[in-house]
Amino acid sequence: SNRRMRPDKNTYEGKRSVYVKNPYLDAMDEDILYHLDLGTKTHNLPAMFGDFVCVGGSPNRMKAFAQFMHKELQLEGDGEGIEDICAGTDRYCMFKTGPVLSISHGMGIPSISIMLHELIKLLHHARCCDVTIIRIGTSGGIGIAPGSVVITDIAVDSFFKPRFEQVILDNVVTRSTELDKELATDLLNCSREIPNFPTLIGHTMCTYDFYEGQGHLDGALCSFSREKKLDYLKRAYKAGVRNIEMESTVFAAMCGLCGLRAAVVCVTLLDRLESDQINLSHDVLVEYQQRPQLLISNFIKKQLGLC
Ligand code: R2B
Ligand code: URA
Repeated sequence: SNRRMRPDKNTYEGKRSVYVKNPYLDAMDEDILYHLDLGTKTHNLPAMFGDFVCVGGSPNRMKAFAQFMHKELQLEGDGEGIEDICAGTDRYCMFKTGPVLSISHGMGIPSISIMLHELIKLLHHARCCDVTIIRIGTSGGIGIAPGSVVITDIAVDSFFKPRFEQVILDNVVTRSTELDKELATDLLNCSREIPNFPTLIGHTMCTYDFYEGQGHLDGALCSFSREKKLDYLKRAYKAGVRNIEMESTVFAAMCGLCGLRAAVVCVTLLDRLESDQINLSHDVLVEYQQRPQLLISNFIKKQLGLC
């Protein structure tokens, strides 16, 4: 399928631009993207155009992904010396290989949300169109084999509701967490071509905390029983949740509002109905973490007509 052929509601001649919804931005003479150490006066942002944007928590993993893409796209050089575009800050890192931008977002909703505000402005200032953005990450599975890859159809909160509650001043604004269904299906189809690659589409639950918020019995604080934990996770499973992570709701909400075609692809490191501690060997952990990268690389190559 060719994503450029898709008719789209909010397009100009088939092109879907990146929206910012802030009346103050136009009036600004310069926009400093503080946490990325980039700015409209200091950098030629349109030259940083990217069709595909991949985000993930860890800086090293996002660098490894950029190097992997460099190899897969058969770009010149070995990709080892790839430069961090955000080298002036150690909050986030950003790499560009061909049409692919690879950016780290740290852990949790506040961290990814700050990065997304600045990334979306960057894409807007760069006049990018038809952007596909994919979060590749890790997660805890519910009732599925560790190593399975979950493509999110809808991100839900801790109450299994498809919503993200943004506190704005002292108001709570509820935003939709829907992701691009066609993109999710395309990714699932793509996964079927990779041998021994267990992949499924399911709901992803996004929490504000790794330990108490996800029913872990192994945090510094734990005030609930094993039975309560299992009861909660089983109710999540019944509601369609197949994995738990910490960024998908705000990612879906912000990308949806700003006109980005978005997907969330996370590997599960354990089955939370079985355990809480991640005790995989280093090699297995590395291999699991490469699974979303492999899927996205195959997907991008397909989109570019390279395979
Ligand atoms: C998945 O893994 C991280 C916590 O270990 C968090 O960023 C997430 O969403
Ligand atoms: N990431 C999470 O958020 N939860 C897990 O259980 C594993 C990885």
